[in-house]
Amino acid sequence: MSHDPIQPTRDDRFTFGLWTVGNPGRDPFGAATRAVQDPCRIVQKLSECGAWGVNLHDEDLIPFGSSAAKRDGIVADFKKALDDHGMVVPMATTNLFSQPIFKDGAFTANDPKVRAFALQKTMTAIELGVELGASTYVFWGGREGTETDACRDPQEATRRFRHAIDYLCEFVKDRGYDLRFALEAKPNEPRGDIYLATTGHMLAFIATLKNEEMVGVNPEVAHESMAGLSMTHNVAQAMEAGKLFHIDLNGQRIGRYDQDLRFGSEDLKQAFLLVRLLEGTAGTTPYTGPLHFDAHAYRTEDDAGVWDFARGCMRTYKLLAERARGFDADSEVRDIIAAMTDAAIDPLLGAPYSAASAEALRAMPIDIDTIAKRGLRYERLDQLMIENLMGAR
Ligand code: GCO
Ligand code: MN
Ligand code: MN
Repeated sequence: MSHDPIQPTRDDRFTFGLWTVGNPGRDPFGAATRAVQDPCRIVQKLSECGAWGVNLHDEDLIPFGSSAAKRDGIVADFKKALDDHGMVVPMATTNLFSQPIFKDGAFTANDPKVRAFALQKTMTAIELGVELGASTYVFWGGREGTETDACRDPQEATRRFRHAIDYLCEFVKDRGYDLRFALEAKPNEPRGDIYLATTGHMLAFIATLKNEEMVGVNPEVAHESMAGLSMTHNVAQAMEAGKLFHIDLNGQRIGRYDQDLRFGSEDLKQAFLLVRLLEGTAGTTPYTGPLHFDAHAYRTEDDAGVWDFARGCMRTYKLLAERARGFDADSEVRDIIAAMTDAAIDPLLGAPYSAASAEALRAMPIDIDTIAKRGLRYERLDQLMIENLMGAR
């Protein structure tokens, strides 16, 4: 068999959620179009496709309300499937949205009994995640929001959410678990408005936590796009802050409901720029955590289509990484970017403030008319990117 350079391997660190490839195609307007799959089969199929790991909500594996004995049996079978197929569980999370009790939110709900139940459920789910080997725990506050803001002071919602995350950080420390939290923002859906709507909001919130160093972000392409924002900019800010603990990759068109499409199937240029950033092909520090696809196959697909979808996410990522390496090695691209450096001024700007350096900076002659007239060649740069993407270079 000939070598396929974009065949995914374990080294690529690709992961899928049980809920992603396991999505049976149910939507608000129609019933499932595919059978619900057994989690152990998902592990086997993902392994065959070349994925490295599988992530889960508590309820993706253990049906809500299961007895302790049933739970232990399911976990034992699942661990065996992971071993048999060489798969890991890098991330786990809590389903705080499906059960009707969470209709007014979980950690931010007005009823203290709901908030207490959300903490109980999360502590139990953290134990499950740790037992399966997870080192990242995601918090997606899908129901932490409102339709009518008359129901609570939004400032109080922030305080309640902070209390929950502070509390759970202490729980993890108390147990001595090696676990970090990653907060996932979404602007709306299923609630009319969700608190802490974007990755930027999450970063600001994290700075107010007691155990700030334990908590980072899990940005999602679809969610930042729904807010009309640049995923690449938001991921870059998280990376620069040392806070990109996890990432949800998928495809989305701006202005739509949360589509969770195959990675790279929409806005290929943005997907390319995101992969370029994550891989650090422009010379920046790469992201080395799990590459998680939080997406699902079109509702039109049968079982075979689900695995076409999974392979597609990974193949597109690898193709884009290859394209990004080519782009950043292209001498014309490098020349356009390098034209912006200035051997005399760069050291001055790189130095911290001092009275002497400020004096030198202020004395620097800067020919503003010439600079303002100079074309920056970004049209050419962008076209080079497009031609690279289309395989013309
Ligand atoms: C969504 C979210 C979820 C979360 C998942 C893990 O819009 O439904 O993206 O898929 O990522 O619940 O926390
Ligand atoms: Mn989503
Ligand atoms: Mn997600």
